[in-house]
Amino acid sequence: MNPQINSEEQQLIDLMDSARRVFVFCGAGVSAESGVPTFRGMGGLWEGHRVEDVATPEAFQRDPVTVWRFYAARQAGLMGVLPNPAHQVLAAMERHYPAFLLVSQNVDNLHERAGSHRLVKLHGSLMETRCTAHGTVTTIDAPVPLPTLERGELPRCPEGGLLRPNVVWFGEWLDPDHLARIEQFLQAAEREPPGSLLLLSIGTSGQVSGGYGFLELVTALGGHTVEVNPEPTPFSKVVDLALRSPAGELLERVWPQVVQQRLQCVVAQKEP
Ligand code: BV8
Repeated sequence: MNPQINSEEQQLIDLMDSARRVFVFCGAGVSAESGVPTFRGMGGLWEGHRVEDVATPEAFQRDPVTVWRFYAARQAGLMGVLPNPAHQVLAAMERHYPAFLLVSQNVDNLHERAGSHRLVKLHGSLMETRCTAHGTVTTIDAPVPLPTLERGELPRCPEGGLLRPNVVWFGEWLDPDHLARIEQFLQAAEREPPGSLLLLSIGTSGQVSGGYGFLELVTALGGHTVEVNPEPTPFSKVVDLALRSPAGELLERVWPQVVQQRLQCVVAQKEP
C-alpha cells in the first residue's frame, strides 16, 4: 500500500475501483482550491447582504442593478482563476467510467474548462445570461462591465429585453430536465449488480441541496456513499465513508492509485 495513502483513503480507492456507475455531487468546496470563495466561507454574505437576499427573483424585481453588481463582481472574480486538480480529476473520471455523471451546484465554469462534458449544472452558470423577454440563453466570455451598471444601465438583448444571470435563484425551481436526467442515471443502477453505484459528495455543506434527496436515493438503490469535505456536514453521519480532506489535494493523490488498481485488475483477468 502506498505510504502516502491511509486506510480510509484506501477504502475510497477500493470503492472507486469496484464502482461501475459513478455519480458525483459537488458544491463550492470543489472550487475553493482555485481561489473561488465558498458561500459559507464568505459567511454567506456579499457587501453585507445575505446571499439568500440578493440571489432571489424578488431582489431582481426590486433592484436589478444591485443584483447585477453581485453577479458582475463574481464574473470578474472568475477571470483570474483556473481549474484545480479536483476539476481535472473529475474530468478524467468521466473518461474512465462508462457510466458517469457530474452534478454540480457551482455556477462557475471551471468544470467545463477542465474538460467535463457529462455535467449537470444544477444551479445554472455565472457566464450565461437569459433574456427575461425571450428566454434566449447566451454564453458570455467577459464579465458584464461594472461601470455601465454603476450608471444604472442594465444588460439587454438586441430587442431591448432585460437580461438576467442564467442561474437558479433561491425560491426558484430546479430544471425538471436536469432532475429527470439525474433520476434516469441513478435508477439504471437497479439493473446492475449490487454495489456498482457509487456517490461521491464533494465540497458541499448540504445547506441548500440537503433537500434534493440524491443521497437518500443512492442509498435506497444499494449504492455506496462517500463524502469529501474538510468539515463535517449533515451528510457526514449517513454516508458510508467521510474523508476530512480538501478535494483537490485528496483526488490528485488517490486517482492515480485507482487507475493503477483497475489496470492491474484488467491485466490479471487477461492472464492465461
Ligand atoms: C428548490 C445559484 C424545490 C445562485 C444557488 C429548506 C428550508 C428552507 C428553504 C428551503 C429548504 N430547502 C429548499 C429551500 C428553498 C431554497 C433554499 O435552499 N434556501 C436556503 C436559504 C435554505 N432552495 C431553493 O430555492 C432551491 N430550489 O429547492 O426547488 C425543488 C427541490 C427539489 C427538486 C425540485 C424542486 C434552489 C436553490 C438554488 C440557489 N442558488 N446558486 C448563485 O450562485 O448566486 S445556491 C448557492 O449556494 C450555490 O450554488 C450552492 O449550491 C449553495 C452553497 O452550497 P455549497 O455549494 O454547499 O457551498 P457552501 O459554501 O455552503 O459549502 C462549501 C463546502 O465546501 C463547505 O462544507 C466546506 O467545508 C467545503 N470545503 C471548503 N473547502 C473545501 C471544501 N470541500 C472540499 N475541498 C475543499 N478544498
